[in-house]
Amino acid sequence: MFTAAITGSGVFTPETSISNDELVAAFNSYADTFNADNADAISAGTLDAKPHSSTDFIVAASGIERRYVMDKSGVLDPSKMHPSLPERADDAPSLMAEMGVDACNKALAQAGVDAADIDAVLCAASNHERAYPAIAVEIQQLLGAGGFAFDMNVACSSATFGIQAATDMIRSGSIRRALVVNPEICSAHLEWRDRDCHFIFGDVATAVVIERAEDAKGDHFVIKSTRCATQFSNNIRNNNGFLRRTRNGHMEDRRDMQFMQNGRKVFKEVLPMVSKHIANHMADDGIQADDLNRLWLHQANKTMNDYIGKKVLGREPETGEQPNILQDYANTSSAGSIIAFSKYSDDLDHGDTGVICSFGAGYSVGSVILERVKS
Ligand code: CO8
Repeated sequence: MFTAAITGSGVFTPETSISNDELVAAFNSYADTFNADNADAISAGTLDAKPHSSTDFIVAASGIERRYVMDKSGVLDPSKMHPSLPERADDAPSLMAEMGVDACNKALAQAGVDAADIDAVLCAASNHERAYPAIAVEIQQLLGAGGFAFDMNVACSSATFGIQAATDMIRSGSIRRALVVNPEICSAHLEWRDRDCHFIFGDVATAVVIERAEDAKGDHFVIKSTRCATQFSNNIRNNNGFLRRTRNGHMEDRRDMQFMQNGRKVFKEVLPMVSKHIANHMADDGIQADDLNRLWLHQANKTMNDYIGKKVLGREPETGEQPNILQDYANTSSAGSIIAFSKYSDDLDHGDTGVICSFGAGYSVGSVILERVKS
């Protein structure tokens, strides 16, 4: 058995971001037009008027202040309300691959590893832009990586489940080094015309290099253990798939072809599941709350993270102990906890302990216990 370690991480951040005020202005303009266009049906009581969204609600309910997106103009155009991401020719790099390669190159540079020395690329994301060939194989080729590659999807827990898969391969000796990459184009799966969720998601890509600890060239994080759990729920669902058909030739006629959730139920059901999952994982590894120096949580909702942090630590987390990035990135599905890890881990001292934890659709929960090693 070999010991696995995260030796590098990288984040690709899109160039453009949308503030809550910009988003709400676009939504309200769309709602006003909708209500004017349907004034007769609304006054006859056969159609509900669309109420305005509000920045205050968004910040209070979620903690989100802005989000990065791959295309801002389409999302903010009240006559479109979706990103304009033109389809690319088959011989051009796909958008997910392009974003993923940027994050991978940053992670490889931090690890001091050549792409050619990578044995496996796992593209772990909540949506893949095509059925096949796997985005991971395209990323492998664009990077010049060796070995094999495959795609996997466990929604918001894709990254941690991918880390567990790669870690197990490294431990057993079947591979020496892996890249786990998470390109998340959430903006293309979000119904920007739905007031209940139009503020939730953003775009990003993250990557980590995982290799044998003995091969690490600098400071790194030893992976002490990983744990994954799932429990079926329809409370977060997207029905888009190859057996589905558009109605009347218009995809937009089917609300279920985009992200849907019962947010309140998710909130209530996932919180105890996650708190218990982390507590059990730590207890089985002999880690007390006092031993924990950092919690890098899934980035969906600030209140949710505050609650989990308090449950796990048995007290209010101190500033920096449980860093949130959702105020700037919104929910970036599987990438959220990895952004937090990548941006808020350098300051940890030799021997410090941290937990990455993701949770979301499935339901799914994944936790990774790390120990800082400084050379
Ligand atoms: N502006 C103003 N008012 C609003 C708005 C708005 N934008 N939206 C809703 N309201 C109103 C509602 O109509 C409601 O009014 P009333 O009380 O009169 O009915 C009131 O505000 C309260 O609404 P909610 O009950 O919906 O509000 P909550 O306080 O529950 O907050 C949240 C909503 C923020 C969604 C919250 O429930 C939450 O964060 N839940 C957890 C969500 C979560 O963690 N989800 C994980 C999903 S991510 C995942 O698994 C990955 C999936 C793959 C990603 C795909 C990419 C797209």
